[in-house]
Amino acid sequence: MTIIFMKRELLYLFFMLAITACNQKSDKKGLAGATADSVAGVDHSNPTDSACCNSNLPKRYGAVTGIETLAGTEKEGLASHQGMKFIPAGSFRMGAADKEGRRDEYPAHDVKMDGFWIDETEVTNAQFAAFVKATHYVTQAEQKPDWEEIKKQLPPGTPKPSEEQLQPASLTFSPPKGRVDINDVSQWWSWTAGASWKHPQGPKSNIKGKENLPVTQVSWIDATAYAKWAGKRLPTEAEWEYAARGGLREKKYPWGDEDLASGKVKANTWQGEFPYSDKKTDGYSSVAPVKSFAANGYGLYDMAGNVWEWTADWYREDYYQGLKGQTVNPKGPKDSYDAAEPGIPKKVIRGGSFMCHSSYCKGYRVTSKMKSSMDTGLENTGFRCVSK
Ligand SMILES: [Ca+2]
Repeated sequence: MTIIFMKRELLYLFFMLAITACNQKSDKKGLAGATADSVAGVDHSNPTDSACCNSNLPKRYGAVTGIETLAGTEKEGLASHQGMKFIPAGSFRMGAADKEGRRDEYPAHDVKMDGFWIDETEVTNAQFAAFVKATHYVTQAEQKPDWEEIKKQLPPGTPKPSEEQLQPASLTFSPPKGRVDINDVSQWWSWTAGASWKHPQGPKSNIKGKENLPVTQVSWIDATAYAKWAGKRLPTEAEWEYAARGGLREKKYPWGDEDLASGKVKANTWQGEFPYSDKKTDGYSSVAPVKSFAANGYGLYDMAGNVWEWTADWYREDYYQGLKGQTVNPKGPKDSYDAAEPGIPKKVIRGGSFMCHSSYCKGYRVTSKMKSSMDTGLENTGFRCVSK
């Protein structure tokens, strides 16, 4: 891999790493190759579901430093159940019952669950601020990247970037002005110095007056640290899907089978043409306050759209295919494997975000999943917790 340093806003080394896999898929063009000429022939009449939020979200750099501090310290069960709903024990068919899913959603299979409590909303900025105030926790995006860890994932001899380039940063969404190659996520994701949960769109943004919005720009490691502090934990993928279904069986969405665009507005997603024209007919062009849309049958909000939500489970595309008979309280595969980036362990995220569009990705389908490295924070990703 050739490291190319580009100055497109503050698009630095890590973002180049993040988009490598995508570019390998799309004829090995680097960012420099994504010129106007190269995208002029894009056929938008046949978009793929890999285009926006399903298969090629950018990532930080996949290093897992800091995770050791989370081991053996879970204090689950000490949580307040305020703001949570109890999901009764039962069984359900996990995975896609229709033909709209991707390979990792099949086969649908029987799962038996114990009861558990789950946050009725995504964790908000106010809640995360209380955690930071109490613990002085510093999120991944606020930390100076550790070159010693990064270089382990690069070819030997890769030169060290300048100190200027090794600054705290995170991935922000920057809508392009017009149509772009939808297989090139660098067209709308930027590695932005100073972006963090307190500055989700970059250093000039802030969360004042947005206390009731879901926290974003938090990594899996950050989310797990919050959960531990709250006496909770991240949901397993099975818990998340069981809760998201709201008691309905084999339906496409948390509200049933009615198409997203029909009837009442149901979730915060993307209307118009992704990624440059959001008509925001749902009322929001970015993250929406929690409880802006109707709850599902279990009283849970935003189980579709708004922000992707971290789960506890590792990602493997073939996980469901290896299951035999009914599983009980499954905790996902023992390890992670993403064929697009085999060397990067990834966790499952669920629910879709404000960037999901019916023509492209349908991440808000109740069985749809994405994956991301544990150190990645994104402007469209947050989490909620569960407890006993
Ligand atoms: Ca929206």
